[in-house]
Amino acid sequence: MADDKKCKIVIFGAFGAGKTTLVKTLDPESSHVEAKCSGGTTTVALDYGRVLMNGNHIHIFGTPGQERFEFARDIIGKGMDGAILLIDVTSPVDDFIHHLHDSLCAARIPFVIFLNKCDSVGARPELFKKEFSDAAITKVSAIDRKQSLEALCTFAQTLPPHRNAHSPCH
Ligand SMILES: Nc1nc2c(ncn2[C@@H]2O[C@H](COP(=O)(O)OP(=O)(O)O)[C@@H](O)[C@H]2O)c(=O)[nH]1
Ligand SMILES: [Mg+2]
Repeated sequence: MADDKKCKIVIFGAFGAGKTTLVKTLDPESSHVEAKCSGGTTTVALDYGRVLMNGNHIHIFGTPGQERFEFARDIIGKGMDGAILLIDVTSPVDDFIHHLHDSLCAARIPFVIFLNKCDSVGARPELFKKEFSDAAITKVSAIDRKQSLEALCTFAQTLPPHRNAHSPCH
């Protein structure tokens, strides 16, 4: 695949939102790294997978969900064409989700909210739809391959050509 066909999409979300699951579902051959931090009690997790869409590769990165790994999210997010904010709709809305949402808005990154775990008992997607009523929102279940691929491809098709003229997303 030539360099001019690359598209980078980064998944943000809290610990346990389903980022690793989503990357694995989208690309069964994806890679997952867990690096121990100093002290050995916390791990920084990174997921990477690829999906071929209309002859172009979409490169998907999952970020660490712990609040204190902002620096890692900044590094992984560099040069992204678009972002997915993945939310576990069986958990309450919290400040961290708002922080991730507000950061994407402030950075003017095209993003979509995936409301995840909609298959679960106790899922409350309507709460999040109300909370983020201005954003593009899709209900998914990250364990469902068809749903996840459809949601990714629909979002990727909305992305403008890459900011760098040498690597357009389309
Ligand atoms: N029922 C259900 N469970 C899910 C879904 N997505 C993720 N999970 C589960 O949620 C837990 C956390 O997922 P994980 O991918 O490790 O979250 P991460 O910390 O964001 O990477 C795991 O036990 C997953 O199996 C989903 O769509 N439906
Ligand atoms: Mg993970």
